[in-house]
Amino acid sequence: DLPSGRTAYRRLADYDYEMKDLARRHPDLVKPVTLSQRSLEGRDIDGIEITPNAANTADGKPIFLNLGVHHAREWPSGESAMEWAHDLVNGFGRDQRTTRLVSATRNIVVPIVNPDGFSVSREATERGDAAALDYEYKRKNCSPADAPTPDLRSGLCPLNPAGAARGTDLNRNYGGFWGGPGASTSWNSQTYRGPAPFSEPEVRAVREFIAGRQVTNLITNHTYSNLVLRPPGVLATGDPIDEPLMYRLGEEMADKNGYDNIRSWQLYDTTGTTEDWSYWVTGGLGYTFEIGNVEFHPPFEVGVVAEYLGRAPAAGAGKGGNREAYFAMLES
Ligand code: 0X9
Ligand code: ZN
Repeated sequence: DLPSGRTAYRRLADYDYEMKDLARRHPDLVKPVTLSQRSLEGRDIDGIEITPNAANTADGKPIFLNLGVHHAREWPSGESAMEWAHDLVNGFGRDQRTTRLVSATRNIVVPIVNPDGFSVSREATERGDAAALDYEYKRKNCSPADAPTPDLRSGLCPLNPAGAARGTDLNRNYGGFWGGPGASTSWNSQTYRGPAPFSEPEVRAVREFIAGRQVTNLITNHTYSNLVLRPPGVLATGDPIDEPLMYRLGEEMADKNGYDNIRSWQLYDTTGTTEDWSYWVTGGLGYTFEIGNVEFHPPFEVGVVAEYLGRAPAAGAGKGGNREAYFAMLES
């Protein structure tokens, strides 16, 4: 079973409650953190930090930052990050490997980078009206930027007629190679890059957090395609100096989750993505996991349980799944 014991997809309130509850039950080991910027609609972007004496953020330990749900409909990406947090908390003081790794590093989990989009997508399934399917598969945030008419700029995302079309793709809005290929300039494109790099508060929140901390390792979770992706996002960039290292670590992780370990551009060109900013600016190792191979949020057992624990053949059956892939990152 999953470390949390959950059997169904969380709603935004479930994430909020669980993170608070973990911190309350383990006050020394788990520290809540709220990023510096709220989402466009004013929601907090929350996470937890896990290490003994977690409140001492100046302890100098290397940080593994585990991110989920840049893209609203990619629900397993938040589940996977949240299960990782439970895994570490459950194993600390019980399992030798977990205790050692949790003590030597600082694990930070921010399961929902895009709370506005996620709430539109996840809540659509609870409503079930005519527009529900459109909203359920929303990808972007709720930014009104560049929407052509006042009508499309006003109102909350769920109530807006262009609810699914509007927004900026948060995984095209980072400063890394922004303005290059693999991102759109059209406000209603699913890969709209936004009017300027870091125009979106959710992306600024991640930037400011990483800029202020020692993030040596980062995984940004997405769905789907069974991939472990590493920079660069465009061929023309050429291989970075750390390519041999990033390849090897990618192989170690892919050995656990059974995914394909490739450079991002080998999937398709992208610019303005999370780790194509963070790696080139900070030098911290960054990867995208594309979890699963069915759809953006398949049934929970398929999209979360099997992928996290490695029960599907392609998801590293017998090798441990994404749980063990994260451990491989932590052991690097
Ligand atoms: O297009 C994306 O943002 C990612 N795929 S998804 O289906 N989750 O939308 C892939 C991004 C790959 N590129 C980099 N990570 N650089
Ligand atoms: Zn995605």
